[in-house]
Amino acid sequence: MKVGLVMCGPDVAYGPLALLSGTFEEKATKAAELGYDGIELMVRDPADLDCPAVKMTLTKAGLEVPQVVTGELFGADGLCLVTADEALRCRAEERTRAVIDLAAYLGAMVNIGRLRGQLSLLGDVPDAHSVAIDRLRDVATYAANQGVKITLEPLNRYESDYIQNAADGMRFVEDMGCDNVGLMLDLFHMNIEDASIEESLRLARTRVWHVHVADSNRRYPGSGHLDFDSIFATLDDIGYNGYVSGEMLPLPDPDTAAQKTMEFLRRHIC
Ligand code: LER
Ligand code: MN
Repeated sequence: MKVGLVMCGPDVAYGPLALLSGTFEEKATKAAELGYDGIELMVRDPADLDCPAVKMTLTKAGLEVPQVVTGELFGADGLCLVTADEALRCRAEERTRAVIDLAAYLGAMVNIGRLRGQLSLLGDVPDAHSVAIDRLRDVATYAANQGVKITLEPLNRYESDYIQNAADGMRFVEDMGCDNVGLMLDLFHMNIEDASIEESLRLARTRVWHVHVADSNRRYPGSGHLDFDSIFATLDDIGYNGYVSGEMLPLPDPDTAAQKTMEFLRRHIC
């Protein structure tokens, strides 16, 4: 397993769940010095980025980019893919394609969480589930042509009205029928929605491509009541060798949270 954290790109002023402080270059240096293998790059609009400079900064720091995260496309700009608003959907698809292009350039996956929108936003359609499948398949097909993998993130009921747990995610991925689509499982959401985190990890073992780490209170691991011994034993058991990546409230401050996360994960990962 490798260790990562969510870090804002230069185009994101503030990420509510991102870690580290300073300029983009300072954050990259801190991540490398703390021993992180890679960073998840949180972006808002690749058109505002000097992509070669971003790549150079991360390469110089020796950091991989396992994934580009899209939460701020929704968080900052309200973009979403599953909605009855056609103009909004077009803007969301266009921006998502730009993020996929960036991910192809960086050799990263693209995560889709809140960007996917809500079934309820489709209004009174006969089969909202099928509409959602088609919308996400369009994006996944574009990504496949760029050699990019998509990770769908189950989100708890307060953030999404579909794909709320690992079992939902596995069904949805199967219904999409795209080889380049897998799951990112986030322990914070799983603690709310999945009856057993360990059983869900086993259920999703063929499609878990990324894991978000935070404790039950969404602070750094070790500050809540999740049973990390059991969670990491299960990840070992299912042969998971992807990233475990810190995404959490930046408390008590974004640098301490990153440092405590690394200290904790070092004790749990060989
Ligand atoms: C994003 O990875 C996530 O977990 C969401 O809950 C953000 O709101
Ligand atoms: Mn997450």
